[in-house]
Amino acid sequence: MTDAVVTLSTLHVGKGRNSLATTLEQRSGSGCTKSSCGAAAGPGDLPPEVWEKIKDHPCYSEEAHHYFARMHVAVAPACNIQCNYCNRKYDCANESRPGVVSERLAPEDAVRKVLAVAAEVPELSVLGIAGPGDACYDWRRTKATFQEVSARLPDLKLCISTNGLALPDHVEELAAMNVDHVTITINMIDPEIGTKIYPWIFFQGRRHTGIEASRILHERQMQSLEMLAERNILVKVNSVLIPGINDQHLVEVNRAVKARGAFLHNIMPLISAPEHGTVFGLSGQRGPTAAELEAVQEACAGGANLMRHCRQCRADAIGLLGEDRGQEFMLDKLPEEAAVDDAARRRYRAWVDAERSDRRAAAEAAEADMADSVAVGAPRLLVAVCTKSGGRINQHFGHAKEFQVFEVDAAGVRFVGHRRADNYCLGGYGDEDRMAGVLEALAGIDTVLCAKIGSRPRQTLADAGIEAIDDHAYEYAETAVAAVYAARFGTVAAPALRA
Ligand code: CLF
Ligand code: SF4
Repeated sequence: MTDAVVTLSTLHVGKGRNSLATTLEQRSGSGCTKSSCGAAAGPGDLPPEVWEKIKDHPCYSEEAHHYFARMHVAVAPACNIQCNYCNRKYDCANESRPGVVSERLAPEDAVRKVLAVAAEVPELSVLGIAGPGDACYDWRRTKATFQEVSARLPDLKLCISTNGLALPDHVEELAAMNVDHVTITINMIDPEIGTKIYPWIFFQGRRHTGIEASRILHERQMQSLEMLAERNILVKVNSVLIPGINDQHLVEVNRAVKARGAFLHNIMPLISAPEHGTVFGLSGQRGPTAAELEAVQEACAGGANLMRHCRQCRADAIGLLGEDRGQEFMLDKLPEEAAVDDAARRRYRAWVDAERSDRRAAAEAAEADMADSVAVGAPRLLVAVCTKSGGRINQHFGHAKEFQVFEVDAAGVRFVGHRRADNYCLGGYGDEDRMAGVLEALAGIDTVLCAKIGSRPRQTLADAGIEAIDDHAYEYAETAVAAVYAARFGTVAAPALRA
């Protein structure tokens, strides 16, 4: 189940190797970590120049998402294609949650908003443009926003998400603006399959339909990937998993994008409902179940590295992944000119550096102890963790709106994803209807780790075969998972785990 982190061929460009691939080849002895998500657990897993690009990016590094925030500004509403899962009244469903309308901004308002957020949120490390519309088609507005923001806040990383059709025309400018992270949504490499997803595209001054539209889109997406990889710009590929249309096919997509240098592949479930007013929503096309999504991810093992911590954000989302502080920063609440405290931003990053080292050391020690005490062949456990931030067990069970899920066996601890549910506790009392939803979300989970849990929900979980443990409150998640596993399956006492 563990994905390789970045393998040599991950960055092997179709028509030859770029310098990054060469660097990786020279480091062929570099080991992969057990992290299965977001590429690389630490600086030892990647060339330093790649680690430098991803270490503060919450989407490209699973570890970074515990510490760093992103914000999106919806500045580019025009789009040059039609996806059957999209309704233009809402955000771009290629990256964002469908059925949601974001605050659309002029570039100058977007800059004002970014400064206001940076003044209040020291965790902010990335500015993304992710619809509604296409960031490369509505290029003038995207470029104006990025140029002004990078002049005012040079420590902020710039990130875009695009369908890729207009992308080859802007790769040079993206490189010149130091945009290191580009997401392309690629749902197919077979234009026949594309005809079921894209009714039309607008390209070189006219509308194209049918297989011709999908063929052009496919060729432009592959060209984009190769151009970006040649310039060492990290590419994440998003694919929307549409059961019955591209579910089996996404394994081929995974292999094809890996061969062209994609850094990460994010397979997202189609979210489809009649009220969204999309072609798929109205025709009854369903999204995948959690098990179907996991099965496709499993089938992609050994290919491009998978992202598993995506939260399908709003196109105006602000905050850590999984939280959205957008309402605090609506345009009408913002000052004309916010003063950003650069020293506070630097202090926060220094704290994160120290915290990360501490966390890694604790996880390594716990795993070493586990390896000493647990027999090979001990069964696999799935453990759900309640965490607010920092990768620590620091949330009460009743407050959890999502659970981070870890898989653990004798080979180690691996993050495998998250599961959402409505929080059980509503201001002092538990809601049994919500508990039913929580149990559904926890299907297949053996153990829940939380900062605190009441006797009643603990018993309900026990009745469902799930053990709730609050003895590891405020510990790092991986450390606690390893300790729980060793306590259950260890044959030899492990001193550090007992301490
Ligand atoms: Fe935004 Fe996307 Fe950049 Fe991240 S989101 S433009 S890469 S900064 Fe991240 Fe949100 Fe998933 Fe996107 S969790 S929807 S992958
Ligand atoms: Fe909608 Fe985005 Fe597709 Fe354009 S690229 S049609 S905005 S989902």
